[in-house]
Amino acid sequence: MRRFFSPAVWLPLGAICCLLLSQVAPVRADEPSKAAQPAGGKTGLPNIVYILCDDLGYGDVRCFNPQGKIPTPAFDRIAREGMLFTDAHSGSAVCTPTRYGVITGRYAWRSKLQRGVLGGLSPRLIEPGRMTVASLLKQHGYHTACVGKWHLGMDWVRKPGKQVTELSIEPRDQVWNVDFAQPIANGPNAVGFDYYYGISASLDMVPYTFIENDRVTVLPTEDKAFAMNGSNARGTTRPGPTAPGFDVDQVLPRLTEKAVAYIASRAAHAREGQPFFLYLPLASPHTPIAPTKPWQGKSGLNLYADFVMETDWSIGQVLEALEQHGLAENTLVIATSDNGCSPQARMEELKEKGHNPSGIYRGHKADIYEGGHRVPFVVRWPAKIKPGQRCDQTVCLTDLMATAAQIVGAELPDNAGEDSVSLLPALLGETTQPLREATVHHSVNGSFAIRQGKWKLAFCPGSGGWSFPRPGRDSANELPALQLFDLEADPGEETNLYDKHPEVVRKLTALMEKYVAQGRSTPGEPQANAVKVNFRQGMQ
Ligand SMILES: [Ca+2]
Repeated sequence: MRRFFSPAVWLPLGAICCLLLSQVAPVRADEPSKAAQPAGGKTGLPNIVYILCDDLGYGDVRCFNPQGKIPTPAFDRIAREGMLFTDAHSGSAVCTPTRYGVITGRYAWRSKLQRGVLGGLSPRLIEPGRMTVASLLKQHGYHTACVGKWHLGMDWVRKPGKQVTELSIEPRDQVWNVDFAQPIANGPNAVGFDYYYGISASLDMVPYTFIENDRVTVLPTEDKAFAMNGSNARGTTRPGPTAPGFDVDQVLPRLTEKAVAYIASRAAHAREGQPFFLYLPLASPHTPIAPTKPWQGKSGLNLYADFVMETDWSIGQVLEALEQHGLAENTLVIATSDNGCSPQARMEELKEKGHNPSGIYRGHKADIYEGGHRVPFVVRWPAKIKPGQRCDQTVCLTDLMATAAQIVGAELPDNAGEDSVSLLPALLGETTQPLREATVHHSVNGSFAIRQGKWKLAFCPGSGGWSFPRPGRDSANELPALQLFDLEADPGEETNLYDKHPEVVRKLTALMEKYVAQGRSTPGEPQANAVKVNFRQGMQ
């Protein structure tokens, strides 16, 4: 099997250095590739643009919810010109763990993070030496960039004797514990990205400043907070370090501008044969819900819906830039969301106006129910994917790693992409067989579910998140500790069948046990999880 090593491992091994260097050399123009025939640049390898919206619901996107009331022309265009996946899932129902899975191809519950999310000052979560989609593509000659919300931790220099919490959002008394003038170590540049521009974490977390590579662009010297949803009366973001002049409604336009500029700067190289990978995790329509002036009121629904429209506009700008530079044909574009819609969108208000951000699904962001993690997912690659297709396969956002590996013709080593399955056969219309054996879901409080075919078994009595019945509240502990749903007959997850199909419960529980014990859910050598994983913890 073809293997890759981090520099930390192979540098001391001088004797086999030459062999290994041959593994990390860029793909040559004449090197055959498993999947991609020349269609654009000299290598034939496609550019890859991965757009990850933040808290955008399945039902917020018109091509996924024809009853939806928010126009999303860019999403709809990608679906029309490519493929729409009806059954795609984020690896988690919240931000950080989903991002970990996108970048590493491994479920985040195998990492140290067992529940919740990181803060803006948290240290790096991705383990040193672990292969990422960016480092893999870089090894195959790609130029790589991350523009947007990182939220996977980076190592800020702490002031002497000061601490920041590692695996949760920093409390108010820690927000000035960092020396913002010092370079940041182990951010996106340390895990394979040649270029990074963006914000550290969610836009309602400190620090409120842009970061370029390993430095803040403007020192956050002020102490501020921003309105969460149009006015301070509806709450504010976490107060803390803010760059003079920074405002939250600038972030989406700025990220859009940087993404478009990056595409422009790489266009000639891409046409000459060096493809690029642009990972574009937008910070919207997550709180603070802050559309710019021209977008306010556009939807006729509420401010969140306006923000969804502006987010979709941003995607449209990226599509336009690809077209303008003659790159659209051989660029694989994926647009999706990191979890379901948040109640911060004022979902009841939207429902009264006929718009359900979760579509027909139960719950929302943070939940083990479908509303937590079933996400819009559209893919366009004109050189390879026929237009106007729909795929009903269950897929996961962890699948980018194996998909990218197959595109460049690489075989993943055993210690990478442990939960990643290539979507390429489905994209190319070469299979209708299930790609994934099963898919694991994870909620904000660390509850698990496993999905295979029409069956979904949740190892918790309630939502595992923020909708009814909430863990430890709403009499959830009086409910059965397991929930089994038949998503074909009951997509709204209304009828718990756990006592009607004990054989299904047994089979899915055994599969879950195997996935935990083996440290992977794909074929390969067993791997270790970072900590002991208890998939039944939500049942207690
Ligand atoms: Ca999110």
